[in-house]
Amino acid sequence: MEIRGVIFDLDGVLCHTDHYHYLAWKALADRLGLPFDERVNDRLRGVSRMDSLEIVLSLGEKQFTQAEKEQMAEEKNRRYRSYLAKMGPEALAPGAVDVLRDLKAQGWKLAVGSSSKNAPLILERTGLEGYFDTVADGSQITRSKPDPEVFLLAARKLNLCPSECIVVEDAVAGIQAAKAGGFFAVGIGDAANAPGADASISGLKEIPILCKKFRMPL
Ligand code: B16
Ligand code: MG
Repeated sequence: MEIRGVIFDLDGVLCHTDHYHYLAWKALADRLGLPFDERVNDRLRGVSRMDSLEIVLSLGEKQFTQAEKEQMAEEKNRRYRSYLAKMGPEALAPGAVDVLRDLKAQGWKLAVGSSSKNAPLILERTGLEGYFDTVADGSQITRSKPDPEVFLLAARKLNLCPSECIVVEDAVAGIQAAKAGGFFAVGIGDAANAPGADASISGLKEIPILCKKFRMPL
């Protein structure tokens, strides 16, 4: 295998915004009288906003029109973005900046592959903007993880084949997406023991060690 690039999922891998997603979905669910909790929130990892809304609404019986759903997604996103606006680098995963700096210095091509349409704001708030050769996010794709579209786009933007890239993911849907696209899938956090993952790590600091096992980068 000739690995030259690393594609990072954003939420749950490089930074932690899960609690903000939770608070924003919880406020909507409370208004609708739906029994939303942290366990349901975990099912939303890597899943697009509209698909997440469908999971939240499936907790109740009531049917809604498309226009009502779009308004609810907008309501959730407005609240979520108000939390992101107050967030800073403290939301980064331990070692994130050091690992990105090391990998960049060693010549690895680096990308973000995220389902989030808020990825640019998250990168700006956490100060990660300058570390990546490219960003593929939820606003550039039509099919969310477990479809491989976002990772295939990231690889294309890096000018690499899937077989030349490692994908680092915290979501089972993300590991499925990476495998469906032909990538080497590394699970972390909730996806550390995901079925199908090619490797599992307990922290970002293990990534440079993992990369060294493969052929030297460009
Ligand atoms: P947004 P990732 C995903 O980001 C989150 O894990 C998931 O919980 C969220 O629903 C999705 O982004 C869409 O986010 O509403 O901001 O567009 O893990 O793929 O970086
Ligand atoms: Mg994630």
